Order: sequence, then C-alpha cells, then structure tokens
Amino acid sequence: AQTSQTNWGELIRAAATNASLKHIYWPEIERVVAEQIRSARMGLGKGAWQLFVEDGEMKMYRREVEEDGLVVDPLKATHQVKGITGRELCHYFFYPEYRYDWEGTLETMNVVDKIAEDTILFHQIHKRIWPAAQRDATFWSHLTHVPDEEEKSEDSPHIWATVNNSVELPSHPPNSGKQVRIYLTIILMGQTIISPAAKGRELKRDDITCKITYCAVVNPGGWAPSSVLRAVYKREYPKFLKRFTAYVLEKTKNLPIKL
Ligand code: 18C
Repeated sequence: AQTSQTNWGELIRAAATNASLKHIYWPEIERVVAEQIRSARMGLGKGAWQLFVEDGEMKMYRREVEEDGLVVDPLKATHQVKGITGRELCHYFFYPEYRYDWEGTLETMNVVDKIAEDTILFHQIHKRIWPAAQRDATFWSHLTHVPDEEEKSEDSPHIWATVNNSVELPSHPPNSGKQVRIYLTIILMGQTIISPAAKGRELKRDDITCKITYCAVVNPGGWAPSSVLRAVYKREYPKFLKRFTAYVLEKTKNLPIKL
C-alpha cells in the first residue's frame, strides 16, 4: 500500500555509508537504487510478463523487447528459500571475494575501486559464447537495506538489496579490446519472513524464509543472434539463481543467523 508514497531515496540515504554519500556517483546511485527497489516491489502487475521458467518456488518472467535490433528482454524472477536471510543473500552477491565461487559466466573479475564498504566498482570479462564476440562490463554495485513496511512490527528485519548498474570508466573504455561492452541494470532483493511459531524463543534457520526478487536488463551492446541469446539466458538465469541460493545456504548453515 505504501509503494507510491514511500521516499525510497531517503531510506537508501539513511542506510548508506558516509564515503558513498560523498562520492560523485551518489546522486545516480540513489536514483537507480530507488527505482529498482520500487519496481522490484511492484510485482507483476504492470506489463505483459510471460512466465518462461518454473522450477519449484522459482519463477522467471520476461518481456520480449528489442532495441536497435538487439534483444534486451527484461527479466523478473521470484524465488523463496528456507533457511537464509535477505541480508545473507545480498552479502554473498555483493562482496567480490565470493564471486568466483558462484558466478558461472565469469572469466575475470576486477575491483576497479572500492568506493566504500557498501559501494564497489567492477570490471568483469564474461565467457565467450560462440559465434558472438566475448563481452565485458563495467558497473557500480551498491548494497543497501530499507525497512519492510509491509511487516508492521517495529523489529521486523529490513529488506536487503544489491543493485548493479553499468557505468563508463575512463580507465576501461568500451569496445577497445576484443570484448564488446554489455550494459546491465540488475537488482537482487531479499525479504526475510519469520515464522510466527518462533515467537519468544531462539530463532532457528528452520524459522526463516527468504523471499527473493531478481530483476535484470542486459543490453548485449553489439551483434548477437537473437535465438542464441534467448536460449543462453533461458539456461543461464535459472542456473544462476539455483546455484547462487544453494551456495548461500551452504555458506550459512552453521553460522549464526544475520537478520
Ligand atoms: O547478476 C548476476 N551476476 C552479477 C555478478 O557477476 C552481475 C553480472 C551480470 C552480467 C551478466 C551478463 C553476462 C553475459 C555474458 C555472456 C554469458 C556467458 C554465458 C556463459 C556460459 C557458460 O550482475 C548473475 C548473472 C546471471 C547470468 C545471466 C546471463 C544473461 C545473458 C544475457 C545475454 C548477454 C549477451 C550475451 C552475448 C551474446 C550471446 C549470444
């Protein structure tokens, strides 16, 4: 009920570190993160989303969109995983030290600049798919959390999100080597639901469920055959979300719960 009135910018600012707030990218980060959270929370109400993958709790929807002859189909995925929190989910997605463990499309990842504890600049080179050219990406990544206004209680856990958004970096000009630059806007968001049965006793991993929303728009940046591209993402998005959530479950199973 709150979505249209909520000032997401204010909430995102409240969670941000000083180093992020002072950075020249901040106005853009705040705008894009707010927009991504707003649309991730909106559900599937608007737009003709078509379900193209269903696997247990995991559902993936897309809209077929082309720009200048390139497939840029927006993706929206929802999932539910028992035993992890939104904060844990976003932690493993955001921090670079885990990325090679779960990111199957990666050839190399470099941290170009650690702007702050919650904002990092990346350059990534992805695996090549024949017959297209190899792709690379430069993007900022921001980790944030906002109060969950659906859950009325004061102490309900925050909703956590990581947003990745392409940015031009003078140190890494696009299309200058053998890679074609891709452009991406991605959000991974996790809402922690605590079972009412856990009230008044110590919380166990069985008592928590993470409601996940993952939205992605990737522009391939240059020629790529549409049929190959659609086949690739149809395979890669589900593979990512299953592998990544299994990874977070494995990493956290013996750790104290971080709400
Ligand atoms: O969100 C994800 N990962 C984050 C951290 O890495 C980050 C990165 C997103 C970039 C994903 C796009 C990579 C495309 C590169 C080619 C794919 C290689 C496949 C290798 C197969 C072994 O936000 C998780 C990302 C999950 C994977 C998404 C795949 C989306 C494919 C979109 C197509 C892009 C153009 C491909 C080039 C042409 C192919 C014919």
